[in-house]
Amino acid sequence: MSNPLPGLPLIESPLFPMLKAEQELTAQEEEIAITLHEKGYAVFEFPDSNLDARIDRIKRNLSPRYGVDFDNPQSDKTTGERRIQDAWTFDEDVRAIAANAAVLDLLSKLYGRRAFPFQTLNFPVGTQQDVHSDSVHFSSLPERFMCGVWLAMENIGPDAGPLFYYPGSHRWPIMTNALIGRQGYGADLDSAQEPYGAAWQAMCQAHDAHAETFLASKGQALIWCANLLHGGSRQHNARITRWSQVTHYYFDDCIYYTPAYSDEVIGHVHLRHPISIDDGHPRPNSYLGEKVQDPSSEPVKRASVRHRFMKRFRG
Ligand SMILES: O=C(O)CCC(=O)C(=O)O
Ligand SMILES: [Fe+2]
Repeated sequence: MSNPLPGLPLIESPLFPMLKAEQELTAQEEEIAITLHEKGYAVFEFPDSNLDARIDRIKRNLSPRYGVDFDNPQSDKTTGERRIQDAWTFDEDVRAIAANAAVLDLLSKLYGRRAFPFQTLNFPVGTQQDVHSDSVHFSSLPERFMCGVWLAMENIGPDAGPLFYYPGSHRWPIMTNALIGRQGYGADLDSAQEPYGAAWQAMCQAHDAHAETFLASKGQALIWCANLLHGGSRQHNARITRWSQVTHYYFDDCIYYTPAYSDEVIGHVHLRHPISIDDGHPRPNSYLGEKVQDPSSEPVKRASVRHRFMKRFRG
């Protein structure tokens, strides 16, 4: 059967039960696919025989950049910079994890389009990030062609601020400005997810949803779907670390954009210009095989840039 809904990732499609039969999935891939479809996340062992050595080198290379004394067991590890974005640009091991060929092949099979990694985040401690879905930060048109892969770079216990998530929340309505009645194009926010916090809390309450935490073993990884609600729980013990890497992935032939700064329904789309970490090349925004022009030359955007500049200029 050819897929009548190619605008949805396979694992997010209501037709998934029929479509999966044609994917020639191994038993392990099938289990991952079913869990993603039903719960919005799935755990797997990261497929890299050099992983331990990579993790050692990453910790050595990145440690000095966080402004924390990692050698002293008594020091507070949470005071410094809690994350480094895009360390793949200077750290080959971060890049190799993000561009792991087996993970790219797996994601491509699960989504029905070729996956590419476009952003890395390296955390030495818990993020304590409020509940959110990544889709307000990075989304795609058609939607849901984005996912995160979170890798535990050590064993992570309950006091280290483990990742948490709400199983099944990927099926709730995708959070957008239209949904919460806010205009976002040209807005200036300290945190792109802040405007949606109350709505997410209300949805959790309405569903009487219970968070699960991921008490991960070193080398375990978790895929989350674009709309899965997740965050970082409180780190109760500030003297311990919680080394982890998140890689965010997009998929070919989509428009890539930031919903928090977009009002899609009136054509104001804050485009992204992702670079694929595996080959270092830009991936053009495209729709049904045709390149899409950047609308940033529109008067509205220019006005908003001028507005932001004037705001900064005025202090
Ligand atoms: O690692 C965490 O605590 C959450 C990270 C996260 O939400 C993200 O990178 O998208
Ligand atoms: Fe996130």
